[in-house]
Amino acid sequence: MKVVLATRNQGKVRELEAMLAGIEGIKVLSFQDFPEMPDVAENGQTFEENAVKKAREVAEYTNLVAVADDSGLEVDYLNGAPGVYSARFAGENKNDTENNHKLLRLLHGLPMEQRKARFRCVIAIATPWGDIYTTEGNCEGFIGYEMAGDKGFGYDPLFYLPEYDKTFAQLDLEVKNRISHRARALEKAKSILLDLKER
Ligand code: ITT
Repeated sequence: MKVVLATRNQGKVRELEAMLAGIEGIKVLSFQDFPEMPDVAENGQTFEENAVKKAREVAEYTNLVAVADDSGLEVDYLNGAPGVYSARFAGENKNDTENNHKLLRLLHGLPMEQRKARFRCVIAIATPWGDIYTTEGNCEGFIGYEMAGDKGFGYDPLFYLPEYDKTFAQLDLEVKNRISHRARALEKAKSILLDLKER
């Protein structure tokens, strides 16, 4: 069964491909295999709404099972922001570094106990015949005082895990892919894909 990843974020593609590698009978394709694919407008109020929209539109366009990931960072002190706006926190066309700097500015001077945050990920699987499934995964941590590490993407240099004394950007991808919000959501999504493969 061919499965297409409905994301333009290369960081997500790298992680999802690594986590789906080696599943017998599942071949993973990405947007690179469909250069003409139109962009999906993300205007939902929740991760779930956005993930479902991306998966649906890509399944319709490709006529394949599509796997979409909508994810983001929720910071308690900011009442859950940036949330669904994580990718464009510092504004449209701003990059990951600018998003991280904005977050550091907003939390400036706060002690660690007020820097609690979590990554959330909703995976949506859409079939060309119109079925839709969603799974969810979270990962709890803290926003560090400065950026550290050069692995990963997005807010990884600021996402600090006390149990490792490292940020996500300092952990090997193999470790992040065992414990992350995305890993947890995808673990549940895998069994749905295995079921679909048998149909
Ligand atoms: P697609 O919609 O094409 O998948 P996107 O980057 O726009 O790409 P989202 O709307 O889901 O995707 O935004 C997710 C943002 O949340 C992402 O750009 C990062 O800034 C952040 N994010 C999500 N997962 C992350 C992770 O594992 N590590 C670091 N940052 C992450």
